[in-house]
Amino acid sequence: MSYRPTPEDRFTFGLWTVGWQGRDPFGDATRRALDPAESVHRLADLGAYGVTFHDDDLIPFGTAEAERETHVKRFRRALEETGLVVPMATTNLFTHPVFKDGAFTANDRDVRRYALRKTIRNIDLAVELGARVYVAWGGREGAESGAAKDVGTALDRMKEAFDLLGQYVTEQGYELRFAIEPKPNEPRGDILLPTVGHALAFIERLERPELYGVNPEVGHEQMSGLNFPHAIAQALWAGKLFHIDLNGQSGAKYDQDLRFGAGDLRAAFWLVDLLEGARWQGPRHFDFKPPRTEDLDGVWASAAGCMRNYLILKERAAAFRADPEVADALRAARLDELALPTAEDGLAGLLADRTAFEEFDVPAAAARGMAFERLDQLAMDHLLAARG
Ligand code: 3MF
Ligand code: MG
Ligand code: MG
Repeated sequence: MSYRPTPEDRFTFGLWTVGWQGRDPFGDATRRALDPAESVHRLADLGAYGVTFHDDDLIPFGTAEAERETHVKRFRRALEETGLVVPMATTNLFTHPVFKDGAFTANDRDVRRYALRKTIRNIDLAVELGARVYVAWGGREGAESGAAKDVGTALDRMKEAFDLLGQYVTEQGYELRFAIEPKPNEPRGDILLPTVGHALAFIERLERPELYGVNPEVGHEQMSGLNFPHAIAQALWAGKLFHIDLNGQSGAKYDQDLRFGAGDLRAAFWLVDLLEGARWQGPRHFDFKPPRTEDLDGVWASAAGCMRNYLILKERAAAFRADPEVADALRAARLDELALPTAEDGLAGLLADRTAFEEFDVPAAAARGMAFERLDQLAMDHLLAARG
C-alpha cells in the first residue's frame, strides 16, 4: 500500500492551518504569509480534495469593498486550476480586538449585531463557492471571571444568533447547514458550549434544530480529558455529525493542534475505525498547526503526514475488522449480545420474567469474564502491524 492520497479520499484543509505563521502567545511569526492560491496549489499537489476558510483568511480584515472581488477571483481561479472544492467555510469572530468579549454573546449589543452581519456576509460567499456546511467556533464566547458573564442570558443570545442565521439561510433558499464547534477553553478562560455534549443539548433548543449539527475537533474534547471516538459515536447516533476537525493532542493541556495521528494514536485508530465503519460521507478535514519549528517544507511534510496517517490507520482498522480471530474475539466479548434489545418482550414481559430477577444467578453473571483484553490486544497488534 502506497498511502498516497487522492481526491476520492476527501481530505480537506483549512487555509489557516498550513497558512499559520507560527505566532503564539510567547513568540512572533516564524514563517512568511502564504497566499491562499499558493496553498490551494500545494494542497492539490499533495492529493487533497478541498480547502476551507474563514472570511479573513481569504479577504484580510478591513479590505475595501472594491478590493474584495480581487481576492475572491484569485482564489476561485486556483480552485478551477486544481479542481479543489470548498465544502465548508466559517467566520473569524475571534482575532480582531472588537471580539475580545465574544461575538454572538458579547455583552455589547452593537458588537453582537456586527458579528451577525459579518457572518451573514461570509455565508453568502460560502454558498457562492459551493460550501454545504458552515462552521461556527465561538472561541471568544466565554469569560475569565464569574460575574462578567451571565451564562443563561448569554445562551439566550447565542440561541438568538443561531436562530437568526437559520432564518437567513432558509429565507435565501440556501442548502447550507451549521456545525457548531465546541472547545472548553483557550482563548477564553472558559468557553460556552465547551464539549460535544453541551452543543448537542443546545441544538435541541433552537427553532430549526435540523439545520444544526456539530464539528467536533480531536484535541478540543481531549483537552477536557474526554474520549473523542465516544463523542463522535454519540454525534453520529444523534445524526448530528455535520463536519469534523482532525488533529492530534497529547492529554489535557493547551490546544496542541498536532498533525493527525500524532498525540493519542490509539484514539486516532478508534476514530478512523469508527468513521470508516460508519461510512462517513463528509470530508476528512484537518485543523492542525504545523509546529512553528518548521519552515515551509516542514509545513507541507506535516500536511502530507496528516493524510498519510489517516490512510495508514484506515488500512490498519480494515485489517482489524477483517481478521477472523477478531470476529471470534468480538463474539467472545459479546458485542452481538449488546446489539439485542434488552426487553423485546416489553415491560410486561420483563416484569413477568422470573429468570430476569427472582431466579437470576447473580454470582454466576458477576463471575463471567468479558474477554476484552484479548480483543484489545488484537487491536493493538493490528495498529502496530504486528500481525503479519
Ligand atoms: C480553534 C479552532 C478554530 C476553528 C475554526 C472554525 C481556528 O481551536 O479549532 O480554528 O476550527 O475557527 O473551523
Ligand atoms: Mg484546535
Ligand atoms: Mg477546529
